[in-house]
Amino acid sequence: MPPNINDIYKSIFAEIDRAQHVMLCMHRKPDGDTAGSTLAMSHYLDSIGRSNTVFCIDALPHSLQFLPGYQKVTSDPHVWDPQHAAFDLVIVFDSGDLHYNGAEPYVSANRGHIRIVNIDHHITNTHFGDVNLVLPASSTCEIVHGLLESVHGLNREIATCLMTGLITDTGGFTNLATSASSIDTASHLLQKGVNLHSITKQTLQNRSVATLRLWGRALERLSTHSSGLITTVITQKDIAECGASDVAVEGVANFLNTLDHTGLAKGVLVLSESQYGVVKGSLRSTHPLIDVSKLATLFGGGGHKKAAGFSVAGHLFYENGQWQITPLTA
Ligand SMILES: [Mn+2]
Repeated sequence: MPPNINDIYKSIFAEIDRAQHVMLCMHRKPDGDTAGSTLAMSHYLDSIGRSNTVFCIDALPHSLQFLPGYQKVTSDPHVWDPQHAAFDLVIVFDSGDLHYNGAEPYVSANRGHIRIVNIDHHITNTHFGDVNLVLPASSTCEIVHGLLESVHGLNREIATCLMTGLITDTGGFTNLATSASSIDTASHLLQKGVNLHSITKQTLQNRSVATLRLWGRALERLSTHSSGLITTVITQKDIAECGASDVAVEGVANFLNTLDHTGLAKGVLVLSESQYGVVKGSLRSTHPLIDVSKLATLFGGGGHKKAAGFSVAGHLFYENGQWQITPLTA
């Protein structure tokens, strides 16, 4: 029998009670859900006087710098130095595994004397924590809402952080992840004084001309495969020529997912060259019979049934009338 959710909540608060210093970890290339859930927990720990550090291997994008407490986020690896802070608890948010999170080397180096709490909603989560709060929810923020509400730990700052993840992971309460419970959670957060309109504008709108130019290139290259997969590519050259940033790529797959899926189109694949010299695949679908997380898993990635991703080594190039990825090197 799966453990009772209230027992998991109690285990997490027991870990927090025992901890001297808590490391809170967002995943690489942070989005609204990982940033919102991690910062919400940081505000809660501050409110009970528990010292904490908020770590993310990549910097927060500009669009998330309205989040209360965003200044606390550090990418400095020295915070993992035991001399910096005697951390004994690591809480990881919105990450299917530690590799995807980006903190794996730091966590491994300290594994002997730390505990790990894993809070996530990805169905492919590997349950890598000593305590795992992994549930099928719209967002990690929805899960953290349940956790903090159980100890009446919400305030307006925390609610703003949590609403951000709900909005970004549900595409403004429009995608298939949106459930009765995510709407209930949002309603409760609104009662805490959250500004829904402002967060929606900051996270889902406010796009730069450079970003829209980059999207234009992706739209021009749309191609339809007999499998029903609609694909497009974005190269590092495109990003540079449009004057866009890596972050601008993130919204393309969600935008393409507005395709009519009643016809041939069954799903969307966006291949983009990331700054790490790897090609990232972003998969989306609204088709009732398609589970894109299975396709992502074939390439070593993971995610949700309707939104998933993977990364492979290589570069994108155009040859013989089609886009290709350089062969993988051993
Ligand atoms: Mn998420």
